[in-house]
Amino acid sequence: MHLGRTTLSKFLIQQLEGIEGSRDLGALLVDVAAAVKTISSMAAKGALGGLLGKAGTENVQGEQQVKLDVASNDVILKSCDWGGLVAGMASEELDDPYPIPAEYPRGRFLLVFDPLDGSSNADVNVSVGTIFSILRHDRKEAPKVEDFLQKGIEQVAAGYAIYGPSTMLVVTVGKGTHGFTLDREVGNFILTHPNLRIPEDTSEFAINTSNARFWEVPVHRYVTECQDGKSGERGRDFNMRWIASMVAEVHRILVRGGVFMYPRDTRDPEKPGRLRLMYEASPISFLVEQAGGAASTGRQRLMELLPHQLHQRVPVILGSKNEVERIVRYHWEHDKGIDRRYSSPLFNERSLFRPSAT
Ligand code: AFP
Repeated sequence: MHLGRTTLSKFLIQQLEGIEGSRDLGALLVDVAAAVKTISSMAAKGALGGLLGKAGTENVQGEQQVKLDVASNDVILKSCDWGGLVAGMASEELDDPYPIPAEYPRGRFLLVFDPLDGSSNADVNVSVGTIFSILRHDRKEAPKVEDFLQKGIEQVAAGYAIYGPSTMLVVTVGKGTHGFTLDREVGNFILTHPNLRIPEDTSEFAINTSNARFWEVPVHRYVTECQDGKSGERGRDFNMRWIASMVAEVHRILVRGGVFMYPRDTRDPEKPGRLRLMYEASPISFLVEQAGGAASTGRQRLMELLPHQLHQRVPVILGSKNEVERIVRYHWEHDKGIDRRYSSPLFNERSLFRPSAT
């Protein structure tokens, strides 16, 4: 691969050789990349583009949509619905799957996406992203919701775009995880980060510590050990990051290692986590595993979870393999009741330490 010269299209032709349906899969990835270029251009306009601020609507998650959420969603639908490559699409911003308009042919893939990840960052000029997952649909009939509910291991491709100082597209078709940088002058995605590999060890963790009172004991145990640094169990200091955009956290982890946690919390049993399985956790897990990392709920490999509904939320712990395995071990020890030191009244489910009696 010639760094700085290989375009996304040329790379896909080489990568997809021998993969069933590769011509259409490659064409679909190029359509997604075209949508990403448009979203990049909209995001880069900032306040000049008239797309900042709230849209005045809510999505199925009951979350306030920002204008860029809605605009990005429309861009992806319109870029991918006409080409006869997809049988249907599903989005964080749509309650139900998007049916392909009758005037267009249906294809053999399902496209599932979060059009704008980290939306709350858009108004404050901090990185946002797009996450997508591609599944197969081998039946002629239009897909039903059930057809989307496939395990992460069924994905044929996945990727994200990060709209940061540069716009990058990071993709996998099951042959490693590769990063492309948008050359705005020419409008090409150029291969700049082939074969991204996540270091197996790290001293950097990402978690929203304002939720600490809702964490389970194993997460408290892990974060406390990181905070104790050199003088504690781990014998070394750790660093913390939190950008409130999963794409930005994951990109940092793919480039220099780290662990990202949005764990199950005890706030709402109906919501075992914040992140959505189909269009956040599954595609990101595919990219992370292809880069030598690990991705777990804390108790199960995320790629093996069978979704039971389109917008299902899951706990997410992913990144440097050895750290994820440590956190999973802490969950196992807790569930077996053998982490006594941490299951004392001091470490209860609601807070790290009981407030003092006085
Ligand atoms: P949105 O895509 O709805 O903005 O949510 C982003 C996100 O799902 C994920 O990208 C971040 O890691 C996480 O939410 C941030 O959540 P907090 O705002 O609770 O920190």
